[in-house]
Amino acid sequence: MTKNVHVLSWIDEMAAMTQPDKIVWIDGTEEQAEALRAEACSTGELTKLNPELLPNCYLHRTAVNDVARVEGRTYICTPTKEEAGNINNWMEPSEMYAKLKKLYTGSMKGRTMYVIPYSMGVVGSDFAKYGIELTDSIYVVLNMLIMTRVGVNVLEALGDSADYIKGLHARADIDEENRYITHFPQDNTIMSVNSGYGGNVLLGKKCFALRIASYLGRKEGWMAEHMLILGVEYPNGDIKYVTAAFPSACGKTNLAMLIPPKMLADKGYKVWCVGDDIAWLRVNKEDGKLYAVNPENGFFGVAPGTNEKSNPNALHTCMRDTIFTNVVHNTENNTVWWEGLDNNPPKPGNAIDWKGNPWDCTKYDKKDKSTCGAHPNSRFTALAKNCPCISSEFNSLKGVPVSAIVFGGRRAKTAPLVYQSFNWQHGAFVGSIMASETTAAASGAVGVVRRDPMAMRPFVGYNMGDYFQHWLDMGKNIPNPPAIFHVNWFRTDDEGHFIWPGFGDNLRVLLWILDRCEGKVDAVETAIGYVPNAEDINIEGLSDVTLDTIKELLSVDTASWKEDVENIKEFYALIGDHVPATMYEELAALEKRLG
Ligand code: GTP
Ligand code: SPV
Ligand code: MN
Repeated sequence: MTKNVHVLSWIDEMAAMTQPDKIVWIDGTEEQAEALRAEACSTGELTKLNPELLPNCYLHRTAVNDVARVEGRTYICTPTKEEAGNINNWMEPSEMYAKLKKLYTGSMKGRTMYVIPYSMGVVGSDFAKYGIELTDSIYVVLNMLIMTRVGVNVLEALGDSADYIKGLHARADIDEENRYITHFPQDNTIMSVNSGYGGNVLLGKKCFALRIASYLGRKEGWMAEHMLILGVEYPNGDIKYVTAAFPSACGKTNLAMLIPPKMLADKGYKVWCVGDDIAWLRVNKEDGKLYAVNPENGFFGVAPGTNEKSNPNALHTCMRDTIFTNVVHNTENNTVWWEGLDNNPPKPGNAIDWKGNPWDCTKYDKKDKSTCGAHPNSRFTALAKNCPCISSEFNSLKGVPVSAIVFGGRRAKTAPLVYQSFNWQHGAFVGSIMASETTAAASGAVGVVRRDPMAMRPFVGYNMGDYFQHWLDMGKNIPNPPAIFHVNWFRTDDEGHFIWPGFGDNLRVLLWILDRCEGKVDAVETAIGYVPNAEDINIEGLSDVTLDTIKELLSVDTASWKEDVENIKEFYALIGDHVPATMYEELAALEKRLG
């Protein structure tokens, strides 16, 4: 499919090492994809679901030990440890290559190596970057066909150039002890072995579009961020764009596809989804604004909790052409189910859980994750074009102009519903001190507060301190920068219930944010930033939320912020001496304002 010597010689080298029985090039045609689906069904790798109810949908179960990203086994391999920084795992490249070589050698014997030429971003656009993933997993091929733009046209666009990201993935033995997700930013190379799950193996996503791309972005003057992109359409037809960075499983897909509450929908407000996970941002030379594209082509969304009320758009998106991973199989009608879909789980006898065992829904106990039918990090892989609210700018070559950048996380107490930073520099600081309770999206304990700067802690491909500096530098290069905000949908009352209704009602907060961007509304200056006057958050039509509730949600508790400052100091110390002096100045200023 190509005469590119850089590509061909690399594939030869990888094939000599992994020793597949055959090599198949993925051309992006439906015929080839269909043949692969059929093959995967014949081996049990996929199960074809009910074609009437879920056309072109499939179910896949991963190994029980392989259900989430593995941050502990994810490495940035730069020549020096300092380049990777203290937040990343690091290994010297030649040492890691040697270790990997042992694991890859002969790993594809008796198997097929698939060659996937793919683009992150619209092929041929200024934003686009190309990659080739070699994998021995049909599941990976079929997911990549949804998540990225795959095909011959990528090779045509690449031409004779060596400017592409090399990705090698081998399932090997799915051995946890020898699982490695490794990045060699200086070599444009990603190598993944012994996993078959999501972000560990769909190398275009977190590995390329965040870790490698963040490294390239710093070098080339742009940004790769863990952000959704959405457009808010006003009744007069104007559309304003917002990007938002929340840690994994903290609400990006939900916010990106939100349905306005009735009262706002009736007035003509609409929300359009440009992206739900990753944004690439560049300064536009013509108007000096920051523009965003979503480099992906589909959604790898969290299934549990997705339902007709919380996120109908996501639900409709995954009703066709979708791969479900680690959800419940309803064998009565050959469909799928997950916790929080509806109140009708398949009956015992008709239900197979994510591990492939019979599942008894009557034994389900909310507090005991081991009784779940679907894994808490079970996912759907669905095409963006099937999303009812996909933006008309989804395939835009120049991206969308960003009015506001929003940071957010799960904080039971400290962070208020929303506040605005004083300026870009302070906004970058606000991003750098983000924290959130951990979720099931990564292996490890769930519900522990950890600092997660810009929601990028697991995804920065270089030193976190330098990444902060890159944020500060970008601000100086954007003549008309977006305003920067922080939100928290997850404040709880003394019984642990969420106070804010969230989901569609989050639009009420977005409208305040956009009003601030336009200078249409005042705010209260506090120690942490500008907080709304409670009256300015529209609560019309909300039965459980009063003005007092909003006041409670917006309150800034000085004592818990002072505690947070101590924790931030520890975290900055952990990042080490690359933390810019400017960030320490901002921290000192915050401490002073807190009194
Ligand atoms: P990744 O794909 O891992 O990057 O996750 P994400 O940020 O896209 O998270 P997603 O939108 O899938 O949400 C994850 C979980 O958060 C789901 O269980 C949702 O039900 C829950 N959630 C999302 N938005 C809200 C909200 O506004 N309020 C509350 N209480 N929960 C929410
Ligand atoms: C995340 O964990 O932030 C995800 C899922 O979006 S994964 O692709 O597995 O990283
Ligand atoms: Mn994500």
